[in-house]
Amino acid sequence: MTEKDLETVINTKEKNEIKVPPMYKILLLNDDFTPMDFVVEVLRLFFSMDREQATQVMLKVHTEGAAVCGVYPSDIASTKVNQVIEFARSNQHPLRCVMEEN
Ligand code: NFA
Repeated sequence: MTEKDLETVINTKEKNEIKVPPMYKILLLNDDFTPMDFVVEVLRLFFSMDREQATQVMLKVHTEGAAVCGVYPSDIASTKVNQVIEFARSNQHPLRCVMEEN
C-alpha cells in the first residue's frame, strides 16, 4: 500500500467513525473452597460452554490460578462479572471473577 492509499484509508475511517469497541477479558480466579462442580456450572450457565470445555477451563483456573473464560465489550463484561459474583455469593462460595482490558 502506498502512503497515499494509507492516508485514504485513515481519512475514510475518520469520516465514517469506524471504531472497534474496547474488549475486556473475564477471568475466574482460583480459591481453596469453591467446589469444582460449581465452577463448571458457572462456566456453562454464564459463558455457554459445554461440559468438556467448562471442565478444561475450571482445571486451568485450579492449576494456574486464573483463566480467561470470555472476551466481551465493557457493558456485557461487567454484567457477567456481577452475575457470576452474585450467583457465587448466593450459594455461599467465595469464587472471584474480574475483568481486564485487552
Ligand atoms: N480450587 C478449588 C478446589 O480445589 C476449585 C476451583 C477451581 C475454585 C476454579 C475456583 C476456581 N475445590
